Amino acid sequence: MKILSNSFNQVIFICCLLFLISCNLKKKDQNLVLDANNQGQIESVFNADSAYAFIGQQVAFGPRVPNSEAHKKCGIFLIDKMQQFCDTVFIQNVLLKAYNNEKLQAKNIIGVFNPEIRKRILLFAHWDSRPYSDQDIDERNYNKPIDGADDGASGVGVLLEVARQIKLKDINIGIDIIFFDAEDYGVPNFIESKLADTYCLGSQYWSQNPHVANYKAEFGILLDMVGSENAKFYKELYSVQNASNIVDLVWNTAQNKGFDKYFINENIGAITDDHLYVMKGRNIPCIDIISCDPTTHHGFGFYWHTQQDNMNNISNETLNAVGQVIMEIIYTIE
Ligand code: AHN
Ligand code: ZN
Repeated sequence: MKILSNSFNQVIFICCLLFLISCNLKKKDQNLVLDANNQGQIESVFNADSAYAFIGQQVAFGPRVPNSEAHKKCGIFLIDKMQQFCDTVFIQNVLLKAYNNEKLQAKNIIGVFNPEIRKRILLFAHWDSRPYSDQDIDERNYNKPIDGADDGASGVGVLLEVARQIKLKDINIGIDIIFFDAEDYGVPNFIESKLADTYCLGSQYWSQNPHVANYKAEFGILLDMVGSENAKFYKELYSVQNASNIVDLVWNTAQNKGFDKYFINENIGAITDDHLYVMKGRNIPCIDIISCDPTTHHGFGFYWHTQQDNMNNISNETLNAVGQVIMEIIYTIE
């Protein structure tokens, strides 16, 4: 009798254990949660692990320098992902002339949600990586391309995850996500040059040749270097001058969500970046969320344009902060 009740207990125990394991597996598998206030409605959330994985996948191709094999392969990967998530995808294939007259086979990749809606928000990042490590402490590295885990892949990783989430939960405004190419092919630091506008070639092209005629959005948000550990986002001058309401919206949203350790309520100087060309060319107010470090001589992170801009420097917590802020804004904007 004792033996029987013992083994009966064991069976019950094992059943409970299996049940608990299956519950846990389910939970892990799901990045959807039910919204208690909105019974039955599925609330999408930002999954930083997913964004992290998207960054890792880009970096694994090798440096995405225009005209390289890694660039070609990563382009195919990004187009495939965007086609999975977005309603429509546009590809701009274009030869762009670099500062050294090299012809770059560039691709701007544009994913569209709700193309019929007039009220639109533009989200963008660059997907190429810099052919030079011209800020490296070791000058033998100057001509080596960077991984660009933060400088390039991080913004794209966050926006791929945003796209994946929009696919899971309908949004009631238009969203356009652009991955610009050839942002980081600008004149290297070790070359004397008076040339201007050598960076941001993909966004310069798109701003003059948008994927739809007379393209317009309410505002734009650029994500540039949004994944590093201990990232600090300051209010960049062009953004403050041209889109102060969007700067306030983003920094206030971050503060309300407890991310004020990342979104610092202080101004910094102007940064020439893709948002500037989108503003100039299309007259769309834009902001740049870009991590800066006032303690370095160039003002960006210690790893900027060096061999150290790699996956070791990417933080889930930073990605989570940026992703949550973007999701909150695009789902609540009136
Ligand atoms: C310049 O270096 C001129 N502007 C910063 C834009 C940039 C480069 N963002 C990432 N890499
Ligand atoms: Zn760069």
